[in-house]
Amino acid sequence: MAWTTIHKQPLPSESTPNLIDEEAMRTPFSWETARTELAGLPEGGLNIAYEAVDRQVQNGLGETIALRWLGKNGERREYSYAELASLSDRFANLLERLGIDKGDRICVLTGRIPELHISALGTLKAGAIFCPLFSAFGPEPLRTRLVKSRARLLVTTSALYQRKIQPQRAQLPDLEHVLLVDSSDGDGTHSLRALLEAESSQRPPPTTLPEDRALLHFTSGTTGTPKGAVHVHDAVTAHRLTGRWALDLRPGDIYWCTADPGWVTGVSYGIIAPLVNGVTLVVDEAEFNARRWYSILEQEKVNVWYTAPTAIRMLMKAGIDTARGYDLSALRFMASVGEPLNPEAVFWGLEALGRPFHDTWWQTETGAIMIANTRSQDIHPGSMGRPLPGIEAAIVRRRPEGGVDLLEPGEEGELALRVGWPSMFRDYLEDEAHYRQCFAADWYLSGDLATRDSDGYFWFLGRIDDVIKTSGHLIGPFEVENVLMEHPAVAETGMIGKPDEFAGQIVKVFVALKSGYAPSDALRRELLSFARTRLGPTVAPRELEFMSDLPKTRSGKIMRRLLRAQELGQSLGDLSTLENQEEQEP
Ligand code: 6R9
Repeated sequence: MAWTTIHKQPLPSESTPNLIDEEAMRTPFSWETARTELAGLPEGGLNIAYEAVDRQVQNGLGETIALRWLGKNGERREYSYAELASLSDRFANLLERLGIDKGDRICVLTGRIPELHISALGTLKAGAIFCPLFSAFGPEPLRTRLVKSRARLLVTTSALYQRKIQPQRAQLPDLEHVLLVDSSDGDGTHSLRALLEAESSQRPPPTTLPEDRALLHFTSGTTGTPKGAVHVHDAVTAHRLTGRWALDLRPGDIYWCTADPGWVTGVSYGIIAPLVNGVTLVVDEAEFNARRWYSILEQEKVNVWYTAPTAIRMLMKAGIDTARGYDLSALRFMASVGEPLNPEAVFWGLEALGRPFHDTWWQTETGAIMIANTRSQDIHPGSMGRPLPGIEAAIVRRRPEGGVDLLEPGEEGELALRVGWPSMFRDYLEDEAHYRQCFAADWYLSGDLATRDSDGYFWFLGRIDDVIKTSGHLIGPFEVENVLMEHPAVAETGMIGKPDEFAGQIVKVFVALKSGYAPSDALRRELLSFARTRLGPTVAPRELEFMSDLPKTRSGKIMRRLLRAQELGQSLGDLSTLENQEEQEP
């Protein structure tokens, strides 16, 4: 099939898109005006959670279902906007009672359960910083993040606590309080439910300002431990508008974001943007299953669905006939994020589900969707779309002496965004140097390689650094390699992303052994299981290959790009050039 443009085709039953004419919106648009559309707080205050729930109650949505939770064992719970408002008030009161101050970090390590949403909203109301931790992380990534965030309080479940936190609690001196969602008071832990019941559900409005810190999301780079990207309350200005424009959300919609709130998409578009837009959020606790997912779309009458290429590829694998067995007529809009969305997937959506998937591009650092195929524009399958109003994107080349050159349509370069949108990260926690490296003049440099065509559509080409995406999760080589280096047999190791039909990429490591150790299947299995126990299934390598020596630069850095080239059977090119390039990387 030739990949052609999919022209915008309004379905008969649907109303006009929220964003009708993007081009016309660009010139009159200003973020200052967008901010005035929020309720705000006295004396110029702003608070994400207040906008997400309390404001909706004031607007008459108090009895509307804000969150519909589908438990993995068939349980169902619903929370109205009024209930979420009062439960999050209780949580904020609890934080204050426990002596949590504004700006303190609160980590949440749970599966997809309503207590996560309540803790997030309550943390934001109290003016503390919400930091989600992915429940499939192993002890090692969790410890790194808890230490780096200096979290004073953790909300988790008893199983996760026992397996992953309790054994290393002595190494977490800042962690004063551990609240368990499913257990009574225990050794060094407290029952969240009991504590919440003792709190008042009344509370004065929050006292945060737009530039107060609100969210902390860890993200990986090539070097060093994960970086903590910090966002402020003003990010809600972007969450609200991008939810309206890129996801076409409107009050009364049933909306399902399949991303886990352990990652940025699950917070920006799994909690904040939908609630601020007054929709009913569907939260599914269970893991992916094609029939379960179609049943949810059908039975919950989902109108807007935000998912990821890996999941779409799994649905494609389950076959078009599986899809056709369900009534998906409520579905108005489908979007995707996190990895390249191949044209096949866009067309498959059209064929199997009756609508195309709309690709969107953004990052932990951008906090909200920047580039999208919106409902009001033609889709160019394979392209990430065009910048939303208020966003200026360009393809640039960094000048060695500082600043950037703007490149022409068709040229390949780094995707950059002109600074100034409200959900832009304000900081990498205690890592000013890495933060500064992300900017040149007034451009934020994304680390993604892309091109723009003459119609203004952006096309993803790859990452500039060695970070990879597996099933939509960003993994940095440092964390993986560091853990393997702790094994007594390992002399050196390098991680790459190996292309995979479903996950996009899988984590593969190359290992050179210390003298006295010989490659064997038993040792390979031992190393893989060693890494898996420490890193957890998402981050751990799926493949391991022994090598006698790993290619290195003159200064001794592993050249992952050569490992990648070898894996893909590509020519190794001019080694001296590669070495030089590697030496220049920040
Ligand atoms: C939201 C999120 C960001 C990186 C980004 C890029 C990749 C995201 C994409 C995409 C191709 C898309 N990425 N969207 N690549 N097409 N539509 O995923 O944040 O986890 O920080 O990852 O993901 O490489 O730089 P994060």
